[in-house]
Amino acid sequence: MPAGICGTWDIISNVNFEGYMIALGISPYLRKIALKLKLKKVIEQHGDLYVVKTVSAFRNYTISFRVGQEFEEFTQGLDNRHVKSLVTWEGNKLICEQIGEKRNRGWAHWVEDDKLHLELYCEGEICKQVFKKNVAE
Ligand code: YOG
Repeated sequence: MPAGICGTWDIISNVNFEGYMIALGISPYLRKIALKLKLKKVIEQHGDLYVVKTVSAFRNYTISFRVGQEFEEFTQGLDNRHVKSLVTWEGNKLICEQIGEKRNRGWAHWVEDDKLHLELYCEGEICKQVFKKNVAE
C-alpha cells in the first residue's frame, strides 16, 4: 500500500480547517485553539491493524481499524459523536466513511511526492491538510 504511509508526519498546510470544524458544530472557543495547533499524524501498522494517532499539544485522538471492517468510532475530544466507520482502499487512497448524524462525513489519506495528504469531509466542507515526514522520530 501506500508505500510509506507509516511513520510520524508534521503538518505543513491546513486549508479550510475552520469550515470543517464549523460543519461539525465545534464552538468558536475550541476552533480558535484548534487552528493554532501544529498537528502530527502518527501512523502504525501491526499486522492488518492500522493505528492512526492525531497528536497535538492540546489533545490527542487515536483510532484503530482493519481495512474493510466496520467499527464503532466515538470522536472523543473532537465533536464527541458516535459514528460507524469503514476504511477501504480506493486505488492508492485510504478512504473512511463515517456514517452518523452528519452527512457526507469521512476522510481520505494518501501519499504523494513524499507527503501525506488528508482530506476531511463533513456536510460539503472539505479541509485539506498536508504533512511532511518527520525523519527525526
Ligand atoms: O483524523 O479524523 O487522519 O482519526 C480533527 C479535529 C482539537 C479539538 C482531528 C484537537 C476536528 C477541538 C482529527 C485536535 C475538530 C476541535 C487534535 C481528524 C474537532 C474539535 C486531536 C481525523 C483521521 C484521519 C483519523
